[in-house]
Order: sequence, then C-alpha cells, then structure tokens
Amino acid sequence: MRTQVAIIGAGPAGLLLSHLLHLDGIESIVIETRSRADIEATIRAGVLEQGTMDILTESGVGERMRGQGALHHGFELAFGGKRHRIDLTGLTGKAITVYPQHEVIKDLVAARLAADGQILFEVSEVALHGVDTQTPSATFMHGGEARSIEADFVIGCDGYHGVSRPAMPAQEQRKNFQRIYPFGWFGILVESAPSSEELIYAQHDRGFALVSTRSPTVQRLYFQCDPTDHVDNWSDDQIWSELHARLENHDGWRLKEGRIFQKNIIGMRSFVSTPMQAGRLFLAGDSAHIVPPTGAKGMNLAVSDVKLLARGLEQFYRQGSEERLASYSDDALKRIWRAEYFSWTMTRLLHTFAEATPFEREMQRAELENIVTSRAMATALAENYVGAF
Ligand code: RFL
Ligand code: PHB
Repeated sequence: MRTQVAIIGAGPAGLLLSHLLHLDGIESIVIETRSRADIEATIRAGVLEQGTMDILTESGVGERMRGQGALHHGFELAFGGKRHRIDLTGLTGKAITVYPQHEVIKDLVAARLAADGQILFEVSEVALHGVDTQTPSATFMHGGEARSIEADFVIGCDGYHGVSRPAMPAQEQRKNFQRIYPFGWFGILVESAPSSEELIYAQHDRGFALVSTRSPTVQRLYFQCDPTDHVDNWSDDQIWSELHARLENHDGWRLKEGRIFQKNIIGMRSFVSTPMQAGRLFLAGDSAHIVPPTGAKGMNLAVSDVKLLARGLEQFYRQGSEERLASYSDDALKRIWRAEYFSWTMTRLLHTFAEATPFEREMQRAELENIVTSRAMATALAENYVGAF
C-alpha cells in the first residue's frame, strides 16, 4: 500500500489527524492493534476544553458532543469540610464539556468510514522503517497476511506503550523527563443520577477523591489509592464508605450511591520525551507525553498536537514548505510543558503524600485557601483548566 501519511494508532490523536488531513485533501491510512469494538468501549477521559470542542465542531464531528455532552461553567474544590466553587466562565469567559472519550472515538471512526477513510483494525507486529529517509514505511500483519504501507510521513499516535517512540532514531540523544507518583486512582462507573451538577475535586487527609459524570444516569467517581492495589481487594461497601468519608462535608451534601458496574486502578505519571520529531517520523499525544489525570489534560493535548501537525502537513502539501513541520516539536512542547506544570500542580495540591511533613501539609492547605480567597489565584487556575492559552 502507498499513502501520503501513515498513522500508527486509532486513539483520539490518530483518528482526528486522519480526519483533519482528509478535510485538507491529504490521504492517510490508520493502523490500530485493537478491534473497533474495543477502542469504542474503553473508558478513559471525560473533560474537553473549549479549544477541543471548537475543533470537533469546526471539523464537522461535534454534533453528538453538542447534543449529549454536558457544558460545565465551573467546578468545586472541596477541603476542610467545605466546598468552594471555581467559576470557570465568570473568571475566563470559557467553559468545558463533559463528554466521554470513547464517544469522541465513535464520532471520529464514523466520520472516517463515511468518507471511505482507511482504518485497519487488529494489526500486529508493527515495525517502522526508513524514518530518516524521504520514503518511510510501516510493516505489520493484518488478517494473517504480511502488509506494508509506504508513505511520505509516519505519525506515531500509538500511545505510551506504542512502537513509534522506541523507533525514533538516535535514542541515546533523546531527552526523557519523568515523575512517577506514589499513588493511583481507583475509578468506578455507577448507575445513578448525578450527586452534583459540577465536578468536585476533593482534598482530604484520607486522600484525594473526584466526583465526575458520564450521563444523567451514569456517574464516574475516583479516589486516590495504592497503585499496586487490586480492585478485587475492595468490596462495594468499602468503596462507598471511603468515598463518603472523603467527600461529604459540613453543609449536608451527600453522595448518591448506585450499582457499581465497572472498576479499575490507574497509575499516575508525568512524562515528556523530546524531540517529538526526527526525519519523517513525528510523535503526537500520549506517545510523546503523559500527564496525571488530575488536570484533565491528556486528550486535550493529543488534540492540540494533531492540530499543529495537520497545519504543518497542509503547508507541506499545498506550498511545498517544511517551515511549520520543522518547528512542530518546539511549538507543541510550549503548550505541553504548561499542561505538565498544571497537571503536576493540581496533583500536588489535591493528593495526600505519605512522606509529606506536617509543615508541608499546612502549606498544601494554605495554597488551597489562597485559591479560593484570591480572585487572581482562582483565575490562573481556571485559565489553565479551560485551556485558555
Ligand atoms: P491513546 O488513546 O492511548 O491511543 C493510542 C492507540 O494506539 C494503539 N496502539 C497501536 N496501534 C498500532 N500499532 C501499535 N504498535 C500500537 N500500540 C498501541 C492503541 O491500541 C490505542 O488505540 O493515545 P492518544 O490518541 O494520544 O490519546 C491520549 C488520550 O487517550 C489520553 O491522554 C487521555 O485518555 C488522558 N485522560 C484524560 N484526558 C483529558 O483530556 N481529559 C480527561 O478528563 C482525562 N481523564 C485520562 C482521564 C486518562 C485516564 N486513564 C485511563 C489513563 C482519565 C483516566 C482515568
Ligand atoms: C473523568 O470524568 O474521567 C475525569 C474528569 C476530570 C478529571 C479526570 C477524569 O480531572
């Protein structure tokens, strides 16, 4: 097979890139190790920034998001037995939408297939070749046959565990930055009505907890846990009593219970691998960087990476200029580092660190008090959360 752009991975980054390129008249083929059913059912992110909503709408895949997503104009910070509202729209003029990542995936897959776009699911043994030449290629197995795609560019959108980052040339000169946190998140999906109209981020001595939502009948809750723990170690009663203890407060607000129908534990890391390009291989999304989910930035960063890449590729094919492509990594990293900073800040502010001294715990509490009493501090937090940069 031959195409202009070979895209490795059908997550939000790969699918949106393929869709944007198609709108610019540029051909691509996406290859994905998992099945369509699997990628359309994996529960991950929920919060879309305004910029992400805008790009989905402008590129014609925002209809279901506008209909089914919930626009949120604020969120709550809970600590010391009280809830405090961060008025996102009042402070920044912007809002966020809660719309599940797998619904974004469904919308993008449907748009690609409706336009006769090629997505090859359930491929295996993916390997990249000649990425520092003008004719890079990918080889893989599909339906029991050995296949290959020759392209002008290969874009690695294959997530943290993919093959693209290890295939970057000059591995010894790459700079990787990493922090692994000593805790994880225990996430559950619950059948119930929402307990709160807005997301609640709670700091508590027993550990962080988050109240989010998926729909009027399905809620998403998380609590800080040992990253090596196992979901089977927790009965439903234990899960509820932990959530009640961390979330309920002096004003009588109560968490609604319901049937728990999904449980998982995720680890937390900050990670950036630079540069994000070498020759004709470019990385986008989680393949190049990871943020802890506290700032709700991962999918939004994947979207802003591919927006830059699509512009660079458009300039290349339309004007024969590599100027934008040449500065892709530097341009993308400016936003990535700010999102890394924000995600680390939110994580540090809201989690309980076992090794923190009593003094450090008071500093954490004082920082939270500053945010809810200073409009300037709250505005800075809100600007970062909605992605107003
Ligand atoms: P993905 O989504 O990991 O997609 C990569 C795809 O590549 C496939 N793949 C391969 N395909 C071909 N060949 C190979 N060798 C391959 N190896 C892998 C994989 O099967 C997969 O389909 O990366 P992408 O596109 O960069 O998107 C990144 C986002 O998925 C991620 O950043 C977010 O989910 C992070 N995240 C959140 N982001 C937000 O913006 N807002 C949120 O509220 C938010 N909450 C979250 C989150 C992530 C979470 N978890 C589970 C880590 C909440 C959680 C709990
Ligand atoms: C989610 O709904 O899954 C979610 C919301 C906010 C976050 C992280 C995850 O910060």
